Amino acid sequence: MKLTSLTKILLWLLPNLFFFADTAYSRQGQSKNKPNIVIIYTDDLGFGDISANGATKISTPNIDRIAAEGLRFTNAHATSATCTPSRFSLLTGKYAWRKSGTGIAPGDAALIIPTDKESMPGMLKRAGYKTAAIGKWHLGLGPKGGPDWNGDIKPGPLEIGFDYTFIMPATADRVPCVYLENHRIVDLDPADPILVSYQNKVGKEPTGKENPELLTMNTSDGHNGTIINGVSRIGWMTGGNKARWIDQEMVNVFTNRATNFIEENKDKPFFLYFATHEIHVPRIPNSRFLGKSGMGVRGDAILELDWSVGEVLKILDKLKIADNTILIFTSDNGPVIDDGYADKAAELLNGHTPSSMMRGGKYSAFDAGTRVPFIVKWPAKVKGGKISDALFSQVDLYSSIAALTKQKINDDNAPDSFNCLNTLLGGKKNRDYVIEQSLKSTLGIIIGDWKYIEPSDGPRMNIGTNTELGNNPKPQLYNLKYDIGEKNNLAETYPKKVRALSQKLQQVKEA
Ligand code: NG6
Ligand code: CA
Repeated sequence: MKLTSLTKILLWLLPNLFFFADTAYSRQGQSKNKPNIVIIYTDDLGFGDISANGATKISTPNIDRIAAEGLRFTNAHATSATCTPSRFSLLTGKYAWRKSGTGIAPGDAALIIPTDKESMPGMLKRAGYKTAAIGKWHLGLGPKGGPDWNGDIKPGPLEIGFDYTFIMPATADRVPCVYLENHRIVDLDPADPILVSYQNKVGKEPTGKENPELLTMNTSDGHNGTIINGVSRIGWMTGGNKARWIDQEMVNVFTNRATNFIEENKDKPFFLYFATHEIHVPRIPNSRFLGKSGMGVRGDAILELDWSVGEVLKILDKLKIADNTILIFTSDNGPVIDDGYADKAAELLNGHTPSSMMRGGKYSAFDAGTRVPFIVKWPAKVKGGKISDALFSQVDLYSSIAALTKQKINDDNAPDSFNCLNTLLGGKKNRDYVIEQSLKSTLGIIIGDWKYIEPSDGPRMNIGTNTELGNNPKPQLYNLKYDIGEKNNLAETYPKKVRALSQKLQQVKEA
């Protein structure tokens, strides 16, 4: 059959039209398979801490805007009820409980993420992304034995695939209280070197233990090492005076770095891992937010976080790249009210419920430990204003993002991460179970409506934080559909269910 000239022209035009469309996209640093990726990873923010999830005593308009323009999950989980293991799992696609030494890291821990495997930033770098980690790190730095704080601090985030980093090494309640830009402490005067110890006091500076009268905030539990900026921290440090952060300024410092990174890379596909300090302790908000929530500093820190999120949204809008940027907003673990500083968070709570209807909180095997806020906004692909009750685990972000960017993952990497891109973008459910890890690694599993927590001899309460840990020497089984507060242990009534869930958990453990 002979083709008419018109058909020939049409046949030529069709594929080339797609080509032209794609290059137009790429010129904006974006293509269908390479949207910009921003993960806003908040710290200790509870499911019920944002008005998008039903909070009425606090208003989070910027976070709510992500929900209004995106997809809000009600059953998405961090892998763990504490920070270091959740971050480890998110970036490596591997359950932290498979690897020893992945619990809450001291501030002088060596890098926990292996450099001989490809973690999420490495995979995205391979995909042609410009990658950055800004904010809290808390995954260790340096070789075995810890980092050389006065020299090149490596290996660290740069060695696992981040092109640029501006981080705090661990948490704001742990020394050293300094920022790191790439391999170096920012503004470190070589004439005033830094010394850090988690074993014993170093230097002559006052500590919370010896000089509580110097504190602006008493410690209710622990945190009685070196006093920095009126607040005593975990661990001891001396030196590095010029390099020390000012807590009240931290939100500005990190947010500026994050928005600058976006601006500088607007023409390339970029991946920004923006791990906020908010709302972890010590809660020392900027004066713009101090006293503004009517709920004490914990509420003020939520407002501060919301502002910071708003700045990210604003710059994406201003640069006209919001449409093809996939923005994921979530938290590393559930909420805690008193986490070791007498900051009146409990007294001033004013009826606010950070755990929403869930039981427990940070550290806990109950659901509030890991069921966290999780919202995805990608205007080009994801319908706004929708809610998903699908199970989702942060461990799946690695494989889902690899699928999105069309990257292969070899067998050595991301062993626990499933491609759940469909779920992530509001399509069909990909995952039928989720594993949760509590403070001392009691594991739980959710399959459908059912949740099983393995027996544990661990303490029932975390005394300092007044959190129910969910440990019980007997197996626990809850039906989350009817009992989201995990009040009625049905293990004795449904032994077959217990067997089915515990066997699945065992199978995953042995995989
Ligand atoms: C605990 C700290 C707590 C917090 C937590 C880590 C005490 C008494 N408590 O050991 O304040 O720092 O570790 O939080 O020291 S996380 O979100 O980084 O996991
Ligand atoms: Ca945390």
